Amino acid sequence: MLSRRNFIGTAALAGVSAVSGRAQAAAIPEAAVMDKATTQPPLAPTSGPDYRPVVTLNGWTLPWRMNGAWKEFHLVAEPVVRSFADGMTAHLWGYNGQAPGPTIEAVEGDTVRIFVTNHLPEHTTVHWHGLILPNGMDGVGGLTQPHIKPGKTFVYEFELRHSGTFMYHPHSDEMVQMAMGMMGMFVVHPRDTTFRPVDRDFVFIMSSYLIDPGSYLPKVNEMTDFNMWTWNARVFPGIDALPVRLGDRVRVRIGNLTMTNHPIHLHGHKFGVSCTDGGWVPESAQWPETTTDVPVGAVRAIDFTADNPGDWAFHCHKSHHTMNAMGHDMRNLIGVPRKDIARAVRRLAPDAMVMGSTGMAMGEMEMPAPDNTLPMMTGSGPFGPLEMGGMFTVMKVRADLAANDYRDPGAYAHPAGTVAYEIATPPAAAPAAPLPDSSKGAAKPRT
Ligand SMILES: [Cu+2]
Repeated sequence: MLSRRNFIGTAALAGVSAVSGRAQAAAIPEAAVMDKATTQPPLAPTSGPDYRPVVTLNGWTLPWRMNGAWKEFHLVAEPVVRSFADGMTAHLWGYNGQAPGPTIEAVEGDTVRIFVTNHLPEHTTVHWHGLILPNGMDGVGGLTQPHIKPGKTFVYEFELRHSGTFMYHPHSDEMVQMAMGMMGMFVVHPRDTTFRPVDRDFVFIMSSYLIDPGSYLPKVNEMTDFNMWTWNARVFPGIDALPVRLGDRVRVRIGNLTMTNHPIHLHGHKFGVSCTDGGWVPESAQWPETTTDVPVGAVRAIDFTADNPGDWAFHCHKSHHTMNAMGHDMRNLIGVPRKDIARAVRRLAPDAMVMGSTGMAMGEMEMPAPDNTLPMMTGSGPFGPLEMGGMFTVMKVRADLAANDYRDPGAYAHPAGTVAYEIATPPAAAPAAPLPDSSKGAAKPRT
């Protein structure tokens, strides 16, 4: 049995060790591979201390094996094909068959040994974001270890000193490798199972891509103007719902490795931020919120009681982040007489369709698009089109869900008399917008 003192001593001396291809290589655990982009069932602990496993939204947890006192994992960095939603796949780099990589899950006090095999065409490393570990295990290529060359396997060994929610990603050609999708979440459960237990514990990581319609590869040097804002490399309507039982204590852990902040908003409930990548937030320091901003390179976990049944929108509050592939160079044509502009456009492009003079809602109609992209505004619900995309899904709070049942319960059946309704009014003409360049264009009183 390895004592903590011995462990830290060995780790400090050895740093990161390359597998030599002889005795050690034979001991590398099999690398599990995932071929689906749907939410996989939680992976319950089979040994060691008990905990409630997390559910990775449109993802999975990496299986491990015990080897003496070590919990052993095997990550394989490799090119992958990831489905963003039906109708669009992206050629990314990730781990074990998917991007993002699988969630790594363990318990405070565990000693973990993580094998990292590089099947990319260039070198890589893995940095364990937020974990407090010996410097030589921190995964910063060139600074704390040599880069892992293509075809090589490195081993990271450290003790999980603190529970919480962390991330992993390369610290090696970082701009390219993160823009290609290389990242994952690392959840460390408290050893004390009475510490802030929850009934449902979800986790996902946010990433963004610029993939031109009809193409498959992200433009890795883009800094601001992304067109795919994803949760676990999925966009609405490809993001699974979060089914929750009425009365459950719920936690959602959210990591952000995009290039901007995301104000994440939950309808119908209030929550507190219980955890960041720096650890647990004391209850005395939490305040009620319905939106929490998740900064770049950070984690926020929200805890709340699901006490309000229904289908509750759960989304980033930047409205451009709940859109799919959109052009940003469109003019605002609201109020411009449609006939005039249609005539002008038709002279230049006979097949073009003029849109936007009354807003951009298109109802059931969607624009034809090239192969391998997704409509800007899409999805439908029981009352019609949702006109959403990107970082949007639904938290489904139901009284009749069983514990540990994560199947989508379908649309909410609203009790009679609880849905907003139309009343009969005298017909009114559509409002005419003033034309800024017309002397007689001042708004007239409505008749
Ligand atoms: Cu956002």
